[in-house]
Amino acid sequence: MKAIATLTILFLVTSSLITFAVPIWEVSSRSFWEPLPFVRGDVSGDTRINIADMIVLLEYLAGGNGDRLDENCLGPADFNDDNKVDIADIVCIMDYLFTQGQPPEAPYPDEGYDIRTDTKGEMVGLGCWRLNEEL
Ligand SMILES: [Ca+2]
Ligand SMILES: [Ca+2]
Repeated sequence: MKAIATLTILFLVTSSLITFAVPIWEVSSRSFWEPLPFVRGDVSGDTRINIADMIVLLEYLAGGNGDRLDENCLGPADFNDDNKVDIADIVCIMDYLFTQGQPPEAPYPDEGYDIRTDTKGEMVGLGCWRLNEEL
């Protein structure tokens, strides 16, 4: 970043004039992260939860499927919504599909967003994000 101008701020304190020169910074990048809607549990992206989602998730966890599961879109894979993608998510999908276990938390069954913040304003939840280079 480079300063593109200077803003002068004047204060009148007890009959004395105090001035500050504050640089105005140029924004060098016009990029931001945009949330995308998704269905929790739909790892394959076909809007359904089935055995294909278990397979994609297994391949990802085995380290052989980096191109089919986007690291910026792990919300669908976090079936049990514990902010981790691990074998427990596969177990939960199996439980849901074959033993009528609990369905995933929202967003499910309809597409939606997982944009939650904690008490400090930090993002929680894995969600689904896309880097947008334009404003
Ligand atoms: Ca699917
Ligand atoms: Ca999880």
